[in-house]
Amino acid sequence: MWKVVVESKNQEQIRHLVFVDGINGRIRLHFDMVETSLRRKVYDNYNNPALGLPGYGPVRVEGGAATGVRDVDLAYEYMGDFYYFFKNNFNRDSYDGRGAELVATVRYCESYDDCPYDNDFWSSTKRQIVLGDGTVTDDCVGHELGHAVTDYTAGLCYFMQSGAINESYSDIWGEFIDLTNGKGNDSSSYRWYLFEDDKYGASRNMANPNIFEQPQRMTDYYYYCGIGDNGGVHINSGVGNKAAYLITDGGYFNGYSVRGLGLTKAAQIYYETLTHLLVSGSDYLDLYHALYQACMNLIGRFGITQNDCENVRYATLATEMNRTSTYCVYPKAPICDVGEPVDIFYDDVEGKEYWKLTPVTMLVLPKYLYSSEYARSGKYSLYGENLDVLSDFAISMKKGVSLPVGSALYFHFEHAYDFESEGSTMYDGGIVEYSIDGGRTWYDAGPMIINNGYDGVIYTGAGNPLSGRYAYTGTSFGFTSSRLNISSLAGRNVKFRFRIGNDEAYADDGWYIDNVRIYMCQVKIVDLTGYWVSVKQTCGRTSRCTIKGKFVVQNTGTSNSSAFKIRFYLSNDTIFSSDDLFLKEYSIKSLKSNTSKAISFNVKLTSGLNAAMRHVIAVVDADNVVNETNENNNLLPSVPFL
Ligand SMILES: [Ca+2]
Ligand SMILES: [Ca+2]
Ligand SMILES: [Ca+2]
Ligand SMILES: [Ca+2]
Ligand SMILES: [Zn+2]
Repeated sequence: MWKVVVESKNQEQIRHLVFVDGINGRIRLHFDMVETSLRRKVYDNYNNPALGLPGYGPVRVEGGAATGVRDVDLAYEYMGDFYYFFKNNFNRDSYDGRGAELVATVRYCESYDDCPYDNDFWSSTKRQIVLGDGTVTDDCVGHELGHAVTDYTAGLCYFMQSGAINESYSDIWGEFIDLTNGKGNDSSSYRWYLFEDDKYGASRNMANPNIFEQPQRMTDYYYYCGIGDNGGVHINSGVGNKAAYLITDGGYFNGYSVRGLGLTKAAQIYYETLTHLLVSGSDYLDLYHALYQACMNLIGRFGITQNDCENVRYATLATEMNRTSTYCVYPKAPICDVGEPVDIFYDDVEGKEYWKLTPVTMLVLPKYLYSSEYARSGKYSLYGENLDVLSDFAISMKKGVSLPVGSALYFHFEHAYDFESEGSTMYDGGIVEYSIDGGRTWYDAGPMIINNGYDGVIYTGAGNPLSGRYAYTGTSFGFTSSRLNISSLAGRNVKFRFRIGNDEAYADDGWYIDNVRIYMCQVKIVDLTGYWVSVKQTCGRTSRCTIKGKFVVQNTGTSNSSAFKIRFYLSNDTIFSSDDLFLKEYSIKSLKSNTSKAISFNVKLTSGLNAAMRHVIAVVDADNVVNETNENNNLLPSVPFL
């Protein structure tokens, strides 16, 4: 008897255990080893605030009979719809991808004065959804469990733009489930409304977010800039929702005509984006790039084509995701003004190896140096806590970095800060400092900041060790980036530190820093040109003439060139003109700095044509695709043929 497991390489849902008779090859026993991991549990607090979470029950578990309590039975049913939407479309087994139990508490009340409760939420600590009386709809259950999916994938921080994208994702999953489960009111007049079946009525519209005072593009009147609602997460989600509507159904908006991809393709693109491309601190500009990239990743699968991806791009352009809101977060700092960056030091903080916490004028240190809550790359960022006690500490580079001489040098980092303030009074804050003597002496790097510098002065009346100094204060409204011109430190071994000063009480969230980079900006110097070695014509008595030539193409610059073409023409004179006769074309993939390459060619002229006294003209970089320091030495005529 042979025991064989039959699996599919690309379809996880196929996995059979087969016992084959070793003598006659007959299959004796056959088990389907894929067990559905759908496990549901519903609790019912019947509007009693004393019951807490998970509350009374479970009143219905997987496979159990209907209870007759509407909210209980709907929660059970819609959690199943959520499960199968993710299982069937993405082969995802529950929100965590590992078959987590789906738990809901219905008719929940938080307190007596807010009962019946008119809200719903996903509790990441209790790992369950919580639903108020009469709010159990398919899009709502999908929305709240969608937050769980986001928690276990991109982990989009529920704050500012990343929070708005988190909210938008929940609306997208909720409505996609609603539109495909064949339940509830799916008439076209309800398409893209959220929570239309709950007792309070619809409260969002993805096709037209303005109906519920949500923005549908970044420069919209309704775009919210403030710290309420975690930075307007339930408001600014409108931008993402509008894009999802356009990608799915298509339409004309803000100058762009989008052809809809349909729900199946759209769902795959959104899932690819969430599971592979976004991180906890991603913003709308990232979503702009990520949705297109996700689509490109999926070309050839689910029927997705390049043209679909162009339409994804139009939807994100129409909603202006590529633009910063006209106010609110500071525009990001550029990397180089001219030239290309060459890294001297780069840390995405994923290795947790280059930094340490150091006391400055006081010994109090925070507990953490890293955060996994809010990062611009991977999982981690540096985290400087805004402590609620008098303190002065820094996140410091362990080792110095030697800066070369001869190029423009920059220090660049992405950061988000939220320090205690009240109105225009800035109680706590952070500064950037540098040392050129291994960390013995530190100087404020403030004067070197050329993009997104300090934005406040620390209040002097509460004992903050940085009292009276310019610093990063208040809120940055999410991640931005800053850049310092550190060219004056060329030739030095330099260390940087992020220093935080806190007064005697109260605190906000603190300072998140990621993708710290020290680099030079180098201008690429490429100059393509060349010279002739020989040209020769041979004409037989009866046959056609043949011309031979040898040309050397050069890159006299200090940087390597990208690909370019050379074309040869036969000309009556040494001036290249449009009536010159095309002879031959050569492609060069790359020409390294200060190198050359010889090209020999051989062309048989048409009958009766003779090249005597004429010239061959070489046209280097014929399509002008290489930026050169000298564009005027690319037309090179040969000596005349004899
Ligand atoms: Ca709906
Ligand atoms: Ca990182
Ligand atoms: Ca050129
Ligand atoms: Ca040139
Ligand atoms: Zn939500």
